[in-house]
Amino acid sequence: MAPIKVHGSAYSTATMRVIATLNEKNLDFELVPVDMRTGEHKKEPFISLNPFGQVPAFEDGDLKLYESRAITKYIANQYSDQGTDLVFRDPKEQAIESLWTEVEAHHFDTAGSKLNWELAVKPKMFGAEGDQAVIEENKVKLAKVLDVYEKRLSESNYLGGDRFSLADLHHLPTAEYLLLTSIKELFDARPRVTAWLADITSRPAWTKVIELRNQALNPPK
Ligand SMILES: N[C@@H](CCC(=O)N[C@@H](CS)C(=O)NCC(=O)O)C(=O)O
Repeated sequence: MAPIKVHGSAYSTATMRVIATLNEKNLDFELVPVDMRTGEHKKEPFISLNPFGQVPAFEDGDLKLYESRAITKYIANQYSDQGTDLVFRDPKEQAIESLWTEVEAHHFDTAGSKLNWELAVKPKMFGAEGDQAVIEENKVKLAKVLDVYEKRLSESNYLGGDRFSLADLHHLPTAEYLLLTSIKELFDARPRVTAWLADITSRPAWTKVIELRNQALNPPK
């Protein structure tokens, strides 16, 4: 069988989300590097895999997908009988998990990605200063999201339910980058969020994602 292919970059958050899911499922895959610095994601052949010109794109046999969260859901369902079970099947439990994957995509990640861009990507990759107004606005937004998480985590071990699921996993890439910035204070101020993050970032499947990311950022000379 043709191997699963992930077209992307090991340091891109959306690519990391997909790789974390493959690792949780103990699946082999080929990472086909897409060099975003030279704009490969905006040209053929990549643009035929994702017309929006964003990484990652994904192939499993004849199935071609883009949008990281659609890809993780496919992997979790298609390979349900191996590795970590990442989805709930009872309709009510599934609905709760789905609520939290939506919260991640529309509340956590919207604020988190802007903060990551202003506080990490701009200074580290482009040597530019972050925009203070954007930072302040999104800090307030993220703090509100984390207050909701603190309450949720007092009622449930994980966001999606009583066990780790995609609802938690989807947070990993953006949270991992934010923990290296001043935003860590927002997490540290909330004990349940802090414990949840310590738990999910220490998963072996995630540690492997970070190793791959570090190799991509610091290739051996
Ligand atoms: N909603 C998309 C977002 C993908 C995305 O934003 N990818 C970023 C890298 S993490 C990218 O390709 N950025 C370049 C661009 O948008 O031009 C997904 O989850 O796959």
